[in-house]
Amino acid sequence: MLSPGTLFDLLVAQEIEFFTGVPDSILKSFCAYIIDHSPKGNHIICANEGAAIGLAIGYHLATKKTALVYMQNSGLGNAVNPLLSLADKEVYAIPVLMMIGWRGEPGCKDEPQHKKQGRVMLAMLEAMEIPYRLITGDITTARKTLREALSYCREKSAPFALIVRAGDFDTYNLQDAGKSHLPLTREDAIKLVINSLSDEDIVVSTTGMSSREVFEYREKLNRGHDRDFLTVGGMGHASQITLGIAHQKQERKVFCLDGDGAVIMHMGSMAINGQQKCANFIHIVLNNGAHGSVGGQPTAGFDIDFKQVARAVGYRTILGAENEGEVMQALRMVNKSQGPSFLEIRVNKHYRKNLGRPTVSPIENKMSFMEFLS
Ligand SMILES: Cc1ncc(C[n+]2csc(CCOP(=O)(O)OP(=O)(O)O)c2C)c(N)n1
Repeated sequence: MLSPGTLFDLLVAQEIEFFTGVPDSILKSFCAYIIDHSPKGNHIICANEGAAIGLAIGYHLATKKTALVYMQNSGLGNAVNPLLSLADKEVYAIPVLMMIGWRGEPGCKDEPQHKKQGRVMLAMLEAMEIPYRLITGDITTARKTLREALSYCREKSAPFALIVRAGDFDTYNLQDAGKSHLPLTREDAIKLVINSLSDEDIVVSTTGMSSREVFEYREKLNRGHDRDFLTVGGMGHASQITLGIAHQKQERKVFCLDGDGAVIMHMGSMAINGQQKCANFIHIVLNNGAHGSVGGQPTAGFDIDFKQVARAVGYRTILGAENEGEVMQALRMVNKSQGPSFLEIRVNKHYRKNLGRPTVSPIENKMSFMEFLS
């Protein structure tokens, strides 16, 4: 196994000093190490993986140096456009060292949303003509791999991908566990929202633990899962799925249970939610200021004012809550008011270690959900 600190030192020794990306569970320890050890300004957690490629391009233009961009392989899709139409040798020829966590590696157990992406990841890189190498094992091999990767990036002035497999890194825990004064956990907030729903209300929940918590709570209530669409992949797109439903089912209330990291990932969608003036559209952001599902790395969630953004883009009802009483009151308001509605619930980062995973397949989820909608 590779120590995150050793890899970080190897990178710095080879003049990789700027880090950006979107966190991933496989890269969790490495991300935590960068957060704790890179000097201020040398590490930016980006909105999405494409944006991270953009930052790496800007960094290179300004310094002539190569940045490291880390991501889960789900994020490769977000990165494809700036990689092919900007960084590519046939366009601006920008060196970028990518580090990609390989979820869904063939032969390894993983969730349904990771299987296809895991199977086609290397073929995607090949199609994009981006060379790659697994970075594993002992420090001597890692040093050699890194040297080869960087000489490719620098000589060809082009992107190169280092692939990290599950379990490749030793554990390193984020120093600032983000203990928060906020009384509610994300799961508490989800329970309060679900308890307030009427039987006809529709839920679309975001990628990561939120959907798992929704699933488990419905299980506990013995209510079935047909009211919920779990956005297990496609991080950042839950609100547009919600809008697509809300437009067609105007007599039903449609709730999006979103995450701060997910909203920020594709924040432009908020503009469309506001513009569309769908009276039955309710956007609830469970803001824990972190990518809670993949290691708790900070987002811009607590540094920005989501409510002001919602106001500026035209949501009609805008509310915030932090404790049970406020959440209950806000939900009563939401039920009485005209949408598009926005409710930010600020929560702490705590989560249950024994949280399960959906036992219903995505196709089963889709079939029962569509039945419920009709
Ligand atoms: C495109 C893409 N990039 C990265 C991931 C990995 N990922 C899964 S959940 C998650 C964190 C989501 O953060 P947030 O929306 O704030 O919700 P929280 O986990 O904090 O509840 C990340 C980064 C992903 N699934 N898809």
